[in-house]
Amino acid sequence: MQTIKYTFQPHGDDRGQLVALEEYNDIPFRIKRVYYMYDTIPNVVRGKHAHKRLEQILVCVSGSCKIRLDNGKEKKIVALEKPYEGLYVSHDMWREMYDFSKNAVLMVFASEVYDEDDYIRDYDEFLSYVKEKR
Ligand code: T46
Repeated sequence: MQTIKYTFQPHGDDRGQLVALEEYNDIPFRIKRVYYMYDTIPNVVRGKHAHKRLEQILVCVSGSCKIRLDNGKEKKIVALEKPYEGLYVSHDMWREMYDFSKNAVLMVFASEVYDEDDYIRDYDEFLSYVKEKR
């Protein structure tokens, strides 16, 4: 399974670093929503769902975490450890976020507004859904 990790351009100078993200440029879709998670409890696993339409870019802007991706056939683990790296997560992809460091802030750029109907939260349902689409 191929994963797409973006390396964004940091604009560094003697004051520090700055990363700018523009829709259709750095982010490959129109950004309709941004959300982020922080103060994640140690050993917790977030996500555990897939989306039918939503595309996202995940950026661990502080600290680190791991993302487990599963397309129903193959699984892959990606570490997010740099504030200038973004992981593209497509629809039809089961995702789990875990191993959050103490100071982790995971920011997500999303192609759609929040819609609970877009979620598949049952793993067996996800497997049937992707199997049917193949
Ligand atoms: C995803 C991964 C990476 C909202 O009200 N609006 C929102 O935009 C979002 C994302 C969540 N919520 C509410 C719904 C729940 O009551 O916030 C609560 C926590 O959401 P959830 O349990 O879905 O969070 P995660 O961390 O398991 O998953 C989130 C996204 O929901 C999901 O789309 O791909 O991050």
